[in-house]
Amino acid sequence: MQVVANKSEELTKEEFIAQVLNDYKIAFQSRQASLIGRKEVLTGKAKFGIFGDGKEVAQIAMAKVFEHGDWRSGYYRDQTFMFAKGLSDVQKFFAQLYAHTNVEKEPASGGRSMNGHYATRFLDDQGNWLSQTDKYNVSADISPTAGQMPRLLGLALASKLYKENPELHALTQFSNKGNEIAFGTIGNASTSEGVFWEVMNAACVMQVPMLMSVWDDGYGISVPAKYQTAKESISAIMSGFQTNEQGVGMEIFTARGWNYPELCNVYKQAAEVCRTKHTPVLVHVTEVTQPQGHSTSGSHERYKSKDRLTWETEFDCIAQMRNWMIENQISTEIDLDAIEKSAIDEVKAMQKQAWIDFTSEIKTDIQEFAVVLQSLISLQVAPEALSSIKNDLLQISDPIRRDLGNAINKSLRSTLNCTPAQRQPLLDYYQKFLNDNHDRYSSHLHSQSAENALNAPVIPAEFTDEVTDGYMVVRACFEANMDRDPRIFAFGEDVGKIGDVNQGFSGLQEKFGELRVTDKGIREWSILGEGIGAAMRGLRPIAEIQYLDYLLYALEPMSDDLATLQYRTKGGQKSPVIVRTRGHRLEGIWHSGSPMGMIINAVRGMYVCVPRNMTQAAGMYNTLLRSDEPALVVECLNGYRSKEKMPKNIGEFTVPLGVPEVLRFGEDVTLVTYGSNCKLASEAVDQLAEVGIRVELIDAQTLLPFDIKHTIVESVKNTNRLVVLDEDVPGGASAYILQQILEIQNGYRYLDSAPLTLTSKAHRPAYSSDGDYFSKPSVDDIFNAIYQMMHEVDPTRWPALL
Ligand SMILES: Cc1ncc(C[n+]2csc(CCOP(=O)(O)OP(=O)(O)O)c2C)c(N)n1
Ligand SMILES: [Mg+2]
Repeated sequence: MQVVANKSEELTKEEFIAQVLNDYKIAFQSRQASLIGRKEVLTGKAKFGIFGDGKEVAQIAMAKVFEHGDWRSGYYRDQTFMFAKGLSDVQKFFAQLYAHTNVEKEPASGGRSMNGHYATRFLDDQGNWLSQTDKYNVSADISPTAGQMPRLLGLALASKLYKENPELHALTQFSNKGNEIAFGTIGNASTSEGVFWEVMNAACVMQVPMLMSVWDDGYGISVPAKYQTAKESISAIMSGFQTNEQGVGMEIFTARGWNYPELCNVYKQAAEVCRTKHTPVLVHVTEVTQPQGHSTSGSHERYKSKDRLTWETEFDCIAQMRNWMIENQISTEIDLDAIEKSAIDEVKAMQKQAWIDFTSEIKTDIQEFAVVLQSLISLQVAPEALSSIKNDLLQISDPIRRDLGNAINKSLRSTLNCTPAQRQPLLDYYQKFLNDNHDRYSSHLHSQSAENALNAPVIPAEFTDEVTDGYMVVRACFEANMDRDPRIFAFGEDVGKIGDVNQGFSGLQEKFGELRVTDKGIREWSILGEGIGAAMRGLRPIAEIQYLDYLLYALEPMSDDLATLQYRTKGGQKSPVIVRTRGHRLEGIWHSGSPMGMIINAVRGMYVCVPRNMTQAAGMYNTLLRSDEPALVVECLNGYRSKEKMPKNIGEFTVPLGVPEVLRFGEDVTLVTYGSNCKLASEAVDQLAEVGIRVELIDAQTLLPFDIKHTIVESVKNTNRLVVLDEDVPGGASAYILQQILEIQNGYRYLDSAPLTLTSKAHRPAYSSDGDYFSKPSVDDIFNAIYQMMHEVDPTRWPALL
């Protein structure tokens, strides 16, 4: 080993030694945090623990080349990196382990994510962007293995856009002309996930500055490399990605996880090529250990051989770094013992402080409630019962909020026979308890900033007499917005050269260039990820998924990552991506699906817009592009050639979210639908009018949010009958719509007939027009169902049809 293999030219020998010792101290402290963390779980003070032991030294080396403005998208092993960059500390680490809900104490997630899920806060308390170029940026971790990959691609793509598009150079709070690296970290076994390969290929295709580290400890929980990776080496099998003579591909490095100078050298080279050339890089860190096994859920002695365990002890990176320092006279046993002792003392003190902070907040609340109980006891309000509740509560040694909740509820039940005035303090306290804990556990499903999409101004469309094809309407909308805002860019399969398969961007690549209207490979998962990462960096991506049927491939990042982002960081991060797709009726099993129930149930935290035509779609895009929230817009696949009037203010008018539109007024039945079905419903309503049945037809317009002002129930109050028409399977989105109207809006009170859902069949729709007719609700089906409803109301006026 070479003593000064990583010594930078500017450092004196003393400075170099000081730096190495500091690195050692951080690594050692991190190890202690892992050891104590495991004990905290096993003694019941925390629920679950997963730690970065064995990966410390590699992360110290990675941290050395991580600069201001850079980004990380990684996974649960990276505590040492976080400590090394000052992005977290041992106290915060324990605050997360205990699930401390205070964001000052636990800034990554406000106690919402289990330990090891890191994040920095890049929004202020009002949800506005903070500057990113003067910070180290960590996008919020998620648990699904390789789930960090799609977003990582977008973080790296943003650097390319900031570098190559001069119109973005003014956005200096987000980028210094694209000089930023997006660092990824992943475990060896998680590279078995398909999305890892999808993203690595895409990074090479696009040539983006992505520096991917694989921490290879030979296992994925209990499953060894021979079941995970061909040839048991990710760098070996990725050698085909190696940069060629034309400079296309990626650079591949390996370094051993216990070898400090080797790691420092490799990261220096890796970062240099990545930053200066925007070449993606893989650093395969081999020979990594896992001293405490995978997590607190079990012990690794069950599945590792004796030889492996012996090797892991010998090649423990902390032990190896210590030996190296002594062998190379950087330090002595005595000095290192002293460093270690003080590190242990510091870690213990910080752990204790974190526990005190965590428990004292809860104990304060409990004391507060005890005072409420005591005052009631003094007034002789259920004194025996309340005394016993109070004593039981105060006796719990490490209480949690659930204990307080139980006590409040018991008190309410014990005072049922008391007067309302006597019970009022309990009810008031219960309300405060619910409010406080709503903020702790349920805030920030959506943006709480001034740019929340529901705050967007409502600007009506002003129509010209110009009638045009539907696709021209959305196209004009995109053009106007792209003219207005250089941060907007659109991408997806066939979006670039031909301007998407339905021409919504036709000619716009010629006008705005390849960086802003871009073709992508066939890879929905990572297309979505490009949107997520780029939007985190202040850009306004429109990520296109060619057809709704193929959104399933992109649903994982939407559901796990995008939809949870504000929530899982308690408002610390946002990613306002617009996901554009088209669907509903066309032809065949994979070209006419409408699995809206599946989608809306997977993406709470996003908005889901289902415009009936291209004008409504344009208005929704205008709303979304002026907000800071992620949304999915499902255009009607069969609407691009329909004739529509071109609004004069095509880039300005807005369609508010959560506001249904009454398309026909009527007094007999309320018919609620959305998207392509609006057209069929209108036809059916015309035919029903011929037999004297007056239907009120309502387009819901957006499913998330759904009718925020509860207008639909007003129609039901008038008609007393409700039909929901939906292209999804039985019990799909229609069940949600019924729940909203009957339960949330109390619509059940006004019904004189049983509510009805008219849906597609449970199977996928068969091919061709007859397949559609027999698989999806047709005009005839709508007519018959509503006629039958009215026949039951007045068989004389509407005699039996069938
Ligand atoms: C999609 C998904 N499948 C399974 C799991 C459960 N799981 C959590 S960690 C893990 C093993 C990961 O191994 P590796 O990538 O090598 O990382 P390591 O924990 O060894 O650092 C598994 C299977 C998960 N979190 N996500
Ligand atoms: Mg592993």
